[in-house]
Amino acid sequence: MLAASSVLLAACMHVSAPVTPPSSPPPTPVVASANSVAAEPVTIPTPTPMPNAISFEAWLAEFRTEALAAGIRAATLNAAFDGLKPIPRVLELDRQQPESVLSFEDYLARVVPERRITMGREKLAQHRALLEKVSAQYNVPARFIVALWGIETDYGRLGGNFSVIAALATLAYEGRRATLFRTQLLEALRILDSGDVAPNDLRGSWAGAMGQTQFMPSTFRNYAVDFNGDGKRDPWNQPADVFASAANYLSKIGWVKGETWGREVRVPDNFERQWIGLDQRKTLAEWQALGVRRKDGADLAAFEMSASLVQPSGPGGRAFLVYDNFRVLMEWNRSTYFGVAVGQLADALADGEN
Ligand SMILES: [Ca+2]
Repeated sequence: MLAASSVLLAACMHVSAPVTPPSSPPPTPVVASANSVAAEPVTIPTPTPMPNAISFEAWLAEFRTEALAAGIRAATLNAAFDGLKPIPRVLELDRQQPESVLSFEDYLARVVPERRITMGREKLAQHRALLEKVSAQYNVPARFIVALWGIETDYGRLGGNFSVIAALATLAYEGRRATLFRTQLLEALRILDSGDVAPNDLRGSWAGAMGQTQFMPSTFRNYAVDFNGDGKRDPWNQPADVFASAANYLSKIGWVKGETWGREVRVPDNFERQWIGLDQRKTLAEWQALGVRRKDGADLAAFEMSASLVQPSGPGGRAFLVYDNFRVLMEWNRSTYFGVAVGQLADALADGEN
């Protein structure tokens, strides 16, 4: 989802990390949800919206020609564009300036509240058989699938109810990132062309992130899966498709079987800043030699594993040693806040079972 990083905006949509997903639009000063369009926790000047010089109808006619040339069936376009109008609320959300940016601790408190942990354990138990099947096929632990599901849409509750075609057309017509949304609109039309879903059921966030996994249309096209075998990829309604689509996405972008995301650690006083950041990779033994310890003070494991040290709140804040799977989570949504939140929720869900 494309979301807004402002507390305000976040409050109306589901709260997500200040991030930018791969499949999605570039960073904007907004908190989006995973794999949606989001932004880093910094304020970036918002480009002034460029009012489109032509009417929406004229723009749509032009776009229709392009879509036809790109191979979308005329019948699909007729159905998708029937009665199509821009959505003023979508533009409002797109143009909203963030009033404040969440701190890491505020973000964590908002995204991984106790209630979400409790509910995640219930969901894990409720869908255990299915999650184990999906987990075995894609080599991604169930607790990470459930954590992403919980953070993206509060376990399916907040998938968004905007018409994806209308929202994307609005943003492609006159949004701040028209080119990006034009591409996503074409991808959304290809999804309709594939017959997975009817135009009226293609629902999502104001920025076009869809279903319980909040995939942007391009992510859906590349990674959504029909796991229950009914012939439709349906991450809006079918838990099998929701879980398998998330797991397939993680797997395809490099999830390492048998490894976790990372762990919270302590660093010595006066720890050198040059070691902090995802561009610094060292083995656990090297981190141990630099004085890094587990949160409880114990030695790091003696694995030959490569890790980086991140401090989402900046130097002096909480520190996390993160592994390759953390980078995979950041492919989903380009934010260290998001990656740590998913890891923390997944760990809480493991509750001793790992
Ligand atoms: Ca299905």
